[in-house]
Amino acid sequence: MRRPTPSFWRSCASFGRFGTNFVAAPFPRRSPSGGLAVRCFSTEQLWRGVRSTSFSKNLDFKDGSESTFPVYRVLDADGELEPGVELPFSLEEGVDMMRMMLKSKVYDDVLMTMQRQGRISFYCTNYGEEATSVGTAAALKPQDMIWPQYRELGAFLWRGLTAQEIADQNIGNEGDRSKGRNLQVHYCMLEKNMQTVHAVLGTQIPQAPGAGYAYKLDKEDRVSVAYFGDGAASEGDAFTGLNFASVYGAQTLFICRNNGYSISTGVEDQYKGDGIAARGPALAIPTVRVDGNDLVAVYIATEAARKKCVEEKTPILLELMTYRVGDHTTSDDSSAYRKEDKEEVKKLQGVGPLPRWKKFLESKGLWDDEKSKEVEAAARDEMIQAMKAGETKKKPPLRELFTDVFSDLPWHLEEQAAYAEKHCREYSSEYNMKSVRGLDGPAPTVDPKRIASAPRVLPPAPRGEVKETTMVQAINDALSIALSSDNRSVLFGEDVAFGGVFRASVGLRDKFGEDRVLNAPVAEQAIAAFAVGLSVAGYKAIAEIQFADYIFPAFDQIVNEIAKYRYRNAGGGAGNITIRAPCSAVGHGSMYHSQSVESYFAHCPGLKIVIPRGPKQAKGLLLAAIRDPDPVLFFEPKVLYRARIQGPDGQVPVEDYELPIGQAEIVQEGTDVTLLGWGSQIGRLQAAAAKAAEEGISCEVIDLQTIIPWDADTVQASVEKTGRLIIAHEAPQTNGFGAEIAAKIQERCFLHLESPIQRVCGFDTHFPYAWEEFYVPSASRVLAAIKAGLRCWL
Ligand SMILES: Cc1ncc(C[n+]2csc(CCOP(=O)(O)OP(=O)(O)O)c2C)c(N)n1
Ligand SMILES: [Mg+2]
Repeated sequence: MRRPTPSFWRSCASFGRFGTNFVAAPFPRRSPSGGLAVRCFSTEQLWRGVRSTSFSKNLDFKDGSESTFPVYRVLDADGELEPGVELPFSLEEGVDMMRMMLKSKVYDDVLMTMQRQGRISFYCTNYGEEATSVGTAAALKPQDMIWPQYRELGAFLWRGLTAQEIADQNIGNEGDRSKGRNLQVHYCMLEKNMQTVHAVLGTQIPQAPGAGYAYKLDKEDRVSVAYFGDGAASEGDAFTGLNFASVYGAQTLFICRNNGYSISTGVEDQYKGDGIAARGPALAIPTVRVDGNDLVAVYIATEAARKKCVEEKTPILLELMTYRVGDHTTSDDSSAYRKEDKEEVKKLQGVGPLPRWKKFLESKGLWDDEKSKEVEAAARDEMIQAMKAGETKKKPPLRELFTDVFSDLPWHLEEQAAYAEKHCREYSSEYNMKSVRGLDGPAPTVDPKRIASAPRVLPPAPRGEVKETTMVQAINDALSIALSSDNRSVLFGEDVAFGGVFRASVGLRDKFGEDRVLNAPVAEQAIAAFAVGLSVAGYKAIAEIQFADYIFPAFDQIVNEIAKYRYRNAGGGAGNITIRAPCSAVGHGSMYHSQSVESYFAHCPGLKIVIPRGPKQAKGLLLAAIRDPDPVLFFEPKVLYRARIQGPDGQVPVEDYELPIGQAEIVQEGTDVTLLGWGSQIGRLQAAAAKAAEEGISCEVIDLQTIIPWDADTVQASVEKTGRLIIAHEAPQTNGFGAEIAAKIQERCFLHLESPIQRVCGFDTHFPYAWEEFYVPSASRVLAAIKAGLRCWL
């Protein structure tokens, strides 16, 4: 097979409209002398990304059965090691692993009993899978970052999680590291390089490569390790995670525990191919299938995979074949669906990791039944005592309900925290006050400054030289400054390397190199997830979603992962994440290139949302967003990208500057009515205000700029002055962010209002192609609302 040369691709790229497009046929090209220089390539040279272009006249369908995966095993069911195989660890370490596996089993016994006694509400055992977690964790190094699913108790124990921490977490008391916020068994131990267990299946799989890529950039002897089950492997996140890791050569170890079940669903109903392993080679990931009940094989495979991962800068996939002996959780009864009968389960238990490893150690004279009893009794006692101690502890203070949503409490959470404290004291008989720390004491005093919506820290105002700049240039400038002022920052997204489809990142790859300005495979959920991994590894992640309309595949990663990361970890955030996305109407975009999506995300705690109205705002706000300790969604009205903006908004300071997130700006002062909007709507509000002025009506125009946390005080002060409020946004009216503003402002300004608060919004239809001019809240619709509001008063 002839592989095309790099110089071929370079010349090929020069034909493409965007430089990287697939070229279907060679174009004739003008020679320097003016004549046509025809360059011919054979067809197969143009088929990129396949290993073979040899032709065949046979119509040969392949179904994957051509290749199979033997199961790597070195310790048989009788505990006998294959001849010639050396133990990869000392016998002493082998005994430690036996203790740990036994401890995991006994803790499971005790906690399951506690659940049955009603002392904890839920539990999930690890029976039969002890070697998959203890064996892998033991073969990893302490610096390796583990992204667990939920059945990896052994790995947590190996990394040092104590009985007391386990008890406190399962009870959800004030001793719990995540402040009682997580469901049982969702352990939190960040300082030992263990990510917190989270409930959404598969989301950790594309997150791990973000950290794995960072370790590669930092040339570290470190891997990122994602554990997941055979069920989770069906999630789209699993595919995109494996693919991202492969494309980026991220130092990532994927460990699938294939235990035959996903709750009641057997693997027969989960997939039809050859297990999970078969998926690795399809994505060029070195893969091996291992007997997950063989502690020695698990250890050898993990150690070798780890080494290969770091040395060859490649992800590795391990499929560990095991069996879920217990029920899925304490909410489950597996006898209702289990395919194997009781005798078979017993047999499978017999070849499980504990009996097998015990036999081996017994053969070496290092273990016996007495030893088992002794270890079991000590572990049982330890957990019972820990539970008793945990039950005497209170729940964390009520205020902790509100902390860690953001790095600091924004005004609306201060307001809600104060309300909650006051309410539960007034209605104390309705609540279990004694169980919560601090509720029995005096109510904490409320600092009015913290309830004020203005940003608490203001960056210095920009000074110096300004330059007339378009919004897209201003964004490019901000990205360039962000990348040069922090070399631990990475910019990535679809087509970003070549400059992005809107050219916002043009030239940045040349400036900052291919390691820091990356094209992403087309998978928005993996783009968002990759940002989590980078951020966990201490990088600033600047991601681009090509159009806001295509942010929805990433919705889960954004609202369930990025937004909740700080809260579920009780601080310590993956906050260094900025997601940019071009949004809103563009004149011809129809329903999939025009949406304004801010209110979907405004509903979710933990995300800041910013929308600039012009070049000056775009640069200053984007730099502030990138440096903000919380994740920020930065929506850019794409219709403004190349618009010529008259006046100061188009005069962009050349220096590095930030504009404050959380502050609205009064764009134009007035006395009769307040017009409030954001992004491209501001121009329409100004046009409406100008028309109203011709009729002697004075409008105050406010650009909200930040949707969350929004600046209620500025709006309130304006409405107290004008007595009228019109909110305009392109997004559909129902449940748009205007509804939230209207509710809050009528609460605060009820006695000042001269007319009902009005909304001028997109209609509750999908964004239309043919009727765009009627759909967007035009200046004349705003003008009509202004007049209606004034008539109301007359
Ligand atoms: C996205 C998502 N869908 C559904 C669930 C509900 N759920 C919890 S565990 C589970 C089965 C997972 O099976 P597997 O990945 O094989 O892990 P195992 O329980 O076998 O260890 C399901 C469907 C979930 N937590 N997240
Ligand atoms: Mg499973």
